[in-house]
Amino acid sequence: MKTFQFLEYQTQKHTAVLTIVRPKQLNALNTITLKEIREALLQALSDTQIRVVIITGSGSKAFVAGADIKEFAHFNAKQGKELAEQGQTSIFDFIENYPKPIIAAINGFALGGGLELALASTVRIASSNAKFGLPEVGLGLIPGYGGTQRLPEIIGKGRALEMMLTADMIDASKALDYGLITEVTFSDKLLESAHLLADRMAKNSPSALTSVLKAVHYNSHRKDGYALEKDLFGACFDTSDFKEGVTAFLEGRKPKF
Ligand code: DAK
Repeated sequence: MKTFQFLEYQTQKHTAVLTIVRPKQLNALNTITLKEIREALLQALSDTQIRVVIITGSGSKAFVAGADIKEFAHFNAKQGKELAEQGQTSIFDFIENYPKPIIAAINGFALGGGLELALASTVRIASSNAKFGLPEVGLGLIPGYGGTQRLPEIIGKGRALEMMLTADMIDASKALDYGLITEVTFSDKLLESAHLLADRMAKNSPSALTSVLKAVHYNSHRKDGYALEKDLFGACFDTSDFKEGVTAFLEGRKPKF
């Protein structure tokens, strides 16, 4: 079994658990972690014992606090678009179209690319201390990993637009009310709940599960929307707002737009 730098891969009966382990950065997604998520999912795909995958973050403070801001701080428009393209296709679309169900077990902050990771997953459950948001516009960016498309699909346009345009976070009870998550549990019971949900899926026919996923996702691909998101996302990197937003974060102050 392969070992990873920023990921733990464990199996229990029919379930593989992928834990993102960058606690000092609140499990922020850097390029290596994204690559490792894909590799771990390929490993779970080739293992015929595995019927369901759980993705979670290490510790109780964060699922994933977004893409790693320090890593993309110096990107230009071309790099931004290229990376959005690669990331959307090889990670986020791959997760959405994965032939086995993926449960995002959200412990703490699920922000930006972290929320987008959860949105691409099949279902989402969360601990009562979880917080959800797409803070990109506060950095002079827009969601670049499918968030502009998947969030409205899951919670409706009005609520999604409010979240994206204010960059405000919502808590677990509001997320449950919005249908963004399907269950809220105590923090120390989250993984147990995720396993119970996984077992309820895993007892069924694996090939039928794959067919349900295929049928449900067949019509949910508005490719033009995703392509436009990539273009607009890339263009953000050449703006002075992006430089101000990211510099302000790195200097620990509020941005002035
Ligand atoms: N990236 C890197 N480091 C992060 C981080 C992030 N997203 N979030 C937190 N950290 C780091 C902090 O810098 C801090 O590090 P040290 O200063 O200790 O070295 C450590 O984690 C603990 O964070 P805080 O001290 O800030 O903890 P607090 O409890 O005070 O606040 C917080 C927690 C989650 C509210 C806060 O950390 C926060 O606002 N974090 C940033 C949230 C955010 O804006 N996330 C990014 C959203 S934008 C791309 C595609 C998509 C994207 C990017 C590129 N390409 C295709 C190129 C997506 C972008 C996003 O996700």
